[in-house]
Amino acid sequence: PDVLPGDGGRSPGSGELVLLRRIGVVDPLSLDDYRATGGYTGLRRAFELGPTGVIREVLESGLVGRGGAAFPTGRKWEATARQLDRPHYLVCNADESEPGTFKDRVLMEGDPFALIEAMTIAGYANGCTLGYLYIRGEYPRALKRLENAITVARSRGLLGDDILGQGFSFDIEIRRGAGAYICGEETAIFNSIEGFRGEPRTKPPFPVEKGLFGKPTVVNNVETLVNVPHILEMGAAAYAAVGTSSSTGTKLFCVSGTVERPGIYEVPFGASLRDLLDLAGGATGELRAVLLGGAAGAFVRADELDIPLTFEGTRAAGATLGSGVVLVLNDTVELPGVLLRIAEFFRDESCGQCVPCRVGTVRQEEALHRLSKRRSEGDLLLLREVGQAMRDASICGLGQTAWNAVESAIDRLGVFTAKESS
Ligand code: L3W
Ligand code: SF4
Repeated sequence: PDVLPGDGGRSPGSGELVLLRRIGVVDPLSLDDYRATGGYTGLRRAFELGPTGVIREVLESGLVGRGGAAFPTGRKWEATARQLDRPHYLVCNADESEPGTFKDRVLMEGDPFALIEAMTIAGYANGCTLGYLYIRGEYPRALKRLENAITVARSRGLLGDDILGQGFSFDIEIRRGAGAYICGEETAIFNSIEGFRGEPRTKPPFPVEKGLFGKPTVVNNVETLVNVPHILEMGAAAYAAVGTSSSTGTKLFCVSGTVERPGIYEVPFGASLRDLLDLAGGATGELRAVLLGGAAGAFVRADELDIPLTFEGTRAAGATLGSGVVLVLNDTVELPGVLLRIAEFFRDESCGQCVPCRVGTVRQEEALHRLSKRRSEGDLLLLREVGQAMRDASICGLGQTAWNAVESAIDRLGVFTAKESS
C-alpha cells in the first residue's frame, strides 16, 4: 500500500499543512491535479523574480537543509551561482537511507511533481542546465512516479528546451543508488554518478566550488527542495513567520517505534517533542526514551519531552534533529540490543576508506557485544576513546557521528552503567 502521512499532523495553532498538503489528496500521476492545487505557481514566480531574486527569497526565508546538517540553503545557492566555472550541476539527494527516515519517500510517492518543479526552480536559480535525481534503489514506487512526472513535464513544456517560453533550458536525469548508505553522503553521490566507488571525498573544496565532474554543484535533500515552490508562492516573509527565528517553516518528522500512530507528521519548528508524540497518539506502554535524529542522533529521556523541535533547541539539549527521525521506545525495548543494531549498521555501511571509521566501527560493535553480556569499566572507556577518535578523525559524517547514539545511551539513559543495569 501507499505510505500515507500519519494523521497529517498539525500541532496546536500550526495552521495548514504545507509540505504534506497534496499527499493522499491528488493523483500523483496527474499534472493537472498538481496544477489545480497551486503547482507550478512557484516556477512562474521564479521567472518573474529572476535567478538573483529567487536566491534572495530563499535567503530571506531562512530555509536550511533538511538532510541532517541544517546548512542555509540560500548561502549554498549564492555560492554556487557566483562560480564562473561552467557547467553548474544540480543534484537532488534522494538516497534516503538513515534508519527510521521515510519522509522523502512520502513526498516523492505522493507529490512527485513538487520535486520536479522544485528542481527546475533550483536549476534556474543556480545556472544549471542539468539536474541529477539520485534516488535510493529500494524506492521503486517513488522511482516510477518520478519517471512519469519527468516525462509528463517534458511533454508539457515544463522541462527541456525553452521552459514556458522563458528561454531557460533544463532537464533531469535519474540515477538509482545500489543499496549503500554512504552514497547519501553528498560527495559519495558524485563518485557514484561518475561511475566510481561510492566513497566520500575530503572537504573542502565544497561542492559549491568543485562537485560533480569537478564542476560547481548544488546538492540539496528532497524535503529541502520541496520547500522552495512554497516559499516562492507564499513569499519569504510569510514563510519565515512560521517556526522560530533560527528554524523557519515546518518540518517533517518520521515517527516510528512503540507509538500508537506511526507515520509522517508535519509540524512548525518550535513544537515540542511532547506535542509531536501527542499527535501520534502517544507511546504504547511506558515511555522509556526517544531516539531523535536517527542512528547518528541521540537518545532523550522520557522526562525531556519538552525539548523544542528546532535546530537550536535540540543542539542546546545535546541532541539533534538530524533528518527528522523520532524513534519511540517503551520500557519493553532492550536498549543494548538497539545499540548493537546501530553499531552493526555503521560497521556494515562504513566505506572503509579511512582508518578511524573502518576500525572504530568494528571495535565499537565488539565492545557493545561484550558489554551486553557483562558490565566492564574497561569496555566503557574503550568505547569512549574509540568514539572520540571516530568523531575527531573520520573523513565524513558517517564516522563522525557513529558514536553519538551509543554515547547518549550511556550518558543520558545510564545503559551499561551503575545507574542502571539494562
Ligand atoms: C559551502 C561551506 N557549502 C558546509 C555544505 C555541505 C553540505 C551541507 C552540510 O552531513 C548530516 C551528517 C549526518 N561552503 C560549507 C558548505 N557546506 N560548509 O552544507 O554540510 P555538512 O558537512 O555539515 O553535513 P553533511 O556531510 O551533508 C549531513 C546527518 O546529516 N544525518 C544523516 C541523514 C541522512 C539523511 C537521509 O537519509 N536522507 O539525510 C543524520 O543525522 O550524520 O551529520 O551540502 O557541502 N563553507
Ligand atoms: Fe568511509 Fe567512514 Fe571514512 Fe566516511 S568516515 S569516508 S564512511 S571510512
